[in-house]
Amino acid sequence: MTSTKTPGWLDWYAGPSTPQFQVPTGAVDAPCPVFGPGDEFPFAPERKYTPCDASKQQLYALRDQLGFARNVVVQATCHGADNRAMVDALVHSGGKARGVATVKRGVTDDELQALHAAGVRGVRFNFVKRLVDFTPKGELLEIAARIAPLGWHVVIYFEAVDLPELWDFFTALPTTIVVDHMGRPDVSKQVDGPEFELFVKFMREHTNVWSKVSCPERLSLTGPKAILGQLRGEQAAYRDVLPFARRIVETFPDRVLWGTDWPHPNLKDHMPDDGLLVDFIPHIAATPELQRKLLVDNPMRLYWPEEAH
Ligand code: 0GY
Repeated sequence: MTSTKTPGWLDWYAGPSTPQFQVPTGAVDAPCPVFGPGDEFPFAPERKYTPCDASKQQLYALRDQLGFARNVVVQATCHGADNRAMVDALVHSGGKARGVATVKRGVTDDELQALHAAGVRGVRFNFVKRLVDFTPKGELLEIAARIAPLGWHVVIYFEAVDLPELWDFFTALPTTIVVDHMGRPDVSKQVDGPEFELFVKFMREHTNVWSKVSCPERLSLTGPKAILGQLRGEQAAYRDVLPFARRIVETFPDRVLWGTDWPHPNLKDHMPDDGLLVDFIPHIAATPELQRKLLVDNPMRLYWPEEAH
């Protein structure tokens, strides 16, 4: 790799354990980015961090080990609007991956068509200030209007405290919207407190809004304490995230997605074992029906609608 990793960067966990929870047949890991490899697909000059490499081969090996059938590969901010690494992963997936791109206002119709042909089905708008510079909302609305006729959706990433300010913009989007990581709730607050109630209201009042119930490792304050012993025992790790994820899964079972988020950018304290993250799933989706919706039916409807039942 040509670039030096951001100081303190934690590499993804090599040799993850094999989960005890068996995901249903046809399960989709949505989302996960690829990073580089930097020698082949250089990172964007405007990036806010430099990751370790995380290649398509490594992603697909993880898919097979964890028992998933497909992936959704999402464009990470370290690649800016240069989608080549993500597209390369899609076209070498044998049809088992679809993607989410980042595009700029000047993107041409031909470029959008080429992305579609490669398997892209959405664009990502990022509002997390430590990750991206500000893009005027007018530009984002223009992009949303351009991708809507393709049947694509918009993935949004923001912090819970910013939802009130972003509400009008989000509710003006003309497509399906997929929220990253439940809008990053502060899980030290109450699950029925005003902050998370606003997010639930967002989903309840706007039936085009979906949520990924991903990234307990990113949201948790209690962390993976004694992860090996606890996650497979009575008490799950990341227990402070559980009520939030469970509430969203049970209230909106047809509009939730789950993903490992491998290779887990920007984690400072611990790097999760992806096998143990899979064992978190039955704690947030307790029944086989909820698990099937979360892992198969919903992602298939969004990313492979031509095959969905
Ligand atoms: C995530 C989270 C992060 C990073 C990105 O595209 C990205 O760089 O999404 C983060 O640092 O919180 O969803 O992987």
